[in-house]
This record gives sequence, C-alpha cells and structure tokens, in this order.
Amino acid sequence: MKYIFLLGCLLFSLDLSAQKPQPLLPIPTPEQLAWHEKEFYLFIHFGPNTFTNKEWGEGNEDPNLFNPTALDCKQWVNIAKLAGAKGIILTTKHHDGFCLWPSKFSTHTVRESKWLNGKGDVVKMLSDACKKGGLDMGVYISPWDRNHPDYGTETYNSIYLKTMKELLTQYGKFFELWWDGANGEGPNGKKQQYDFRRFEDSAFHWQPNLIIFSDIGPSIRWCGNEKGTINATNWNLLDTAGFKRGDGGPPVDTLNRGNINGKYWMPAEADVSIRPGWFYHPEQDTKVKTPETLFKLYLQSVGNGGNLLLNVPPDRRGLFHEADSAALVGFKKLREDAFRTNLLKQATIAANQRSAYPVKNLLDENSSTFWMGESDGKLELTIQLPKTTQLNALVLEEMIAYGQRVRSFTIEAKIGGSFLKIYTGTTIGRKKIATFPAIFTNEIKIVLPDSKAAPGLRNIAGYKIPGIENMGLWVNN
Ligand code: FUL
Repeated sequence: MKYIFLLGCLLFSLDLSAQKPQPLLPIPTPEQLAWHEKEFYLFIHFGPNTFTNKEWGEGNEDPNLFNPTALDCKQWVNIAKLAGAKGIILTTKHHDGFCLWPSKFSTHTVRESKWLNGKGDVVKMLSDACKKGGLDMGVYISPWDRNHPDYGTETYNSIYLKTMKELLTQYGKFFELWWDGANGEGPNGKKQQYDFRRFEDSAFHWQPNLIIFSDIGPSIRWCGNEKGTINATNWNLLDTAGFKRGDGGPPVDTLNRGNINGKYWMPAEADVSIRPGWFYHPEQDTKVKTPETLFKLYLQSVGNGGNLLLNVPPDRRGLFHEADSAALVGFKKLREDAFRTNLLKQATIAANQRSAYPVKNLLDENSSTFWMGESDGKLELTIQLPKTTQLNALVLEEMIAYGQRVRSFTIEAKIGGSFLKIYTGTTIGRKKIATFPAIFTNEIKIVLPDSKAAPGLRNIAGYKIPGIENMGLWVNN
C-alpha cells in the first residue's frame, strides 16, 4: 500500500512537472504579466498649460488660470470605458510644478487656484471615478519642477519623495507610476541630480505592486518615440547597466526593439497623443487622429507585443472634447469589427513536435491554456480550415510567462494547391498581429525555424479585418 502511495506521489509530481515548463530567464513578474494584459489605456495631460495654450509651462503661471468650468472625471472614465481602455494615467504634476491635488509641499497647487474656491482635488475626483467605473489609475509625477524653490538642491529630492508619498499613500492603489525623462533647469537656473534609487525604493515600499515606467524601467520601458509605435522585432528584454533616465538613456532604436539577450524583463509601452500636442489647444480640435489612424497605431504597438498609452487631453471645460470622444468610440468599433469573428475557430491543428500539452489549446481562445514544443529546433504548426476562407490577419500569442523564446517565424498558406509564404516575422511576444494582403486558403502553416528554447504559444486566431489594405501597413514587410 505504502509503495502504491509513493508511486502515486511520483507520478503526480512527474505530471505536475509536465504542466510547468522550465522558464527561460528572465521572466515577467506577476505585476508585469498583469500589466501586459491591459493592452490599452489612456493618458491625461491636464493643468495650467490647458489654459495658457502651452506645452511646457514655466512654473510661474498664476494658479488662478487653472479654472475648468465643468470638470467631470466621470465623463473621462465613461468615455475611456466606451473606448475599451483599461485605465487612466493622470499628469498629477507636469514640469511647471503645478499639483492637481492640494500638496502640502508646494504653494503651486489647485488649493491656490480659484477653481472650487481652492477646495478641489483632481486626483481624488479621478481616483473616485475610476474606482466607481472599474478602471485602474496611474500617476505621472514629473521629477522636473520649474516652480519649486528648492529644485536643484538636495532638499528637493526629499520634497519629491514627500510629494510622491502623499500621492501613493492617500488615494488607494495605482497601477502605474510614470517617470518622464525631461530634466531642465528649475526656477533658480539649476538642474537637479535626482536620487532615483531612493525614489524607486520608496515608491515600491508604499505600493509594492506598482509598475514603474521610465527609459530604463524598473518595470516597463519607454518605446523610444512618442509616435505610439513599437518595432516589429520587439524583445521584452533590456540591458540597463550604464544607462540613465532621460538624456543618458539607451539609444532610442534599442528602446524600440529591446535587447535580444537583455538581462531584465522590461516590456515597451508606446505613448502617443490623440492630438499633435500633449495638452489641449483649441486650434487642434480639427487635428484629432482618426479612428483608422488609432487602429493602425494599435496594430503597431499592441500588435507588436507592447501596450498603447493614448493621451486624450481634457479641454478648458475639464471635459474630453467631442471630437476626441468620437474618435475614441470609432477606434473601439474598428477593433470590435476587426476581431469579432475568429475564422480559425472550427479549424484543426497539428504540430511536428511532441508535447505534454494538447495542441488544440492553440485554437481554444483561452489565454490560460497553452501549448509548448519540446525543442528549440524547427517547429511546424499546420492548421486545416473546414473550408476555403478569406483572411488577412493572424494573431499569435506567445506564452511569455515562461520567457520570450521565438526569434523568427513565417506564415505559409496553401493557395492554388501549393504553399506560398505570406508573412515573414521575427518576435511574437505577448501578441503579434500579423497582417497581409487578403488570401483565400484552407490550410495554413506556421513555421518557427529556431527559437531560443522550446516555443510556447497560448493562442492562434485568424481574421479578415475590414479596410487594412488601405493603411499602408506592408511597406517594410
Ligand atoms: C515628455 C514631456 O516633456 C511631455 O510634455 C509629455 O509629458 C510627454 C508624455 O513626455 O517627455
């Protein structure tokens, strides 16, 4: 009996090891994995610049200029939800130093303004609205401060810490802290030597599950541009040794692609504004990006394995402008139309490698099941469709919880009796939306010639996305 029990334990443990593959380090933390699933969320630039028509305030603006006539954070949250965004990151303090909450460590805040007789707190209003609406909230707290009299001295590092503490301990949980790289002179003409080590340790102390953004993380990286695009080759890995935030950051090309053998898991976030500026400018009401442009950016950011942080600046009323709201709703509709019908749902799939996992997991549209090969050698996945079908996109998802492994892949389709290569790709990562001119086929092969380790995927889906042939997507493909 004892032996049968021991045998049972042994088999059970063998079975468990089959369920859990060997990770290929580095791998994402649970917080980074949760962040990856957010895909798309909004950025909000709001403050004195909204009223002075500037992008970078000097820090000496009269606080009374900040006077939104109808500020309604519930409207921001409602529109964000209609757009399918999962959260909102607010510029609680931009480079002008103006605090959107009544900070005790500044005299340049909402408290000094006429707005709500100095009793207002935008951070509180937004955090309440996000909690009520089920959105996550994040905070941008500019280290550069063109107002604070202590900026440029060691005292400012302590002031910045206290400022962060107010935000990170009084408003509940934030999902992300955004550190801008810009670092110019303060009011006394001096630049600041930031104590980022202390800032970082303290931020994690106050909010252990925080994701911290900067050129070099520590949790996620800037994608190297403000256009909202990530390279088709996108490693979630980065080497940060010797680099700083801002001017001393890694080359922008590296930020856009990551490092193939980078030491840290450091995925890319693509930030871009829905308008030419980050802040609201009335003359840009006619320059709001179209739903089609936003959809293309989605393909070039989320579709290349990163996240999209889309800025929507409220106007002087304190509301999203009608043009921005319409574009956001249109963008959501394009995503829904594109990904409504998975054309591989009834297909069958086979692999040329053995595996401990059922290969049908790849087509089950379930992100918690996956399939992993047994070697880093050539893998071929063959998908048989029940009938000839028109497709122009495949969505592939790598099982990144065990590390990013796929270096390259091709998609081939049987057209007129023989297989033609229709897509040549490099990395897959969390999500690759591979688009190509529409084809009719009933058999597709995905070939992964060599991966860093046995490749693992969670899902493969196929679509016929309306209108992508006019988006100029295949110029470099
Ligand atoms: C930049 C800032 O200088 C801009 O004003 C804006 O906040 C953008 C998101 O980051 O570095």
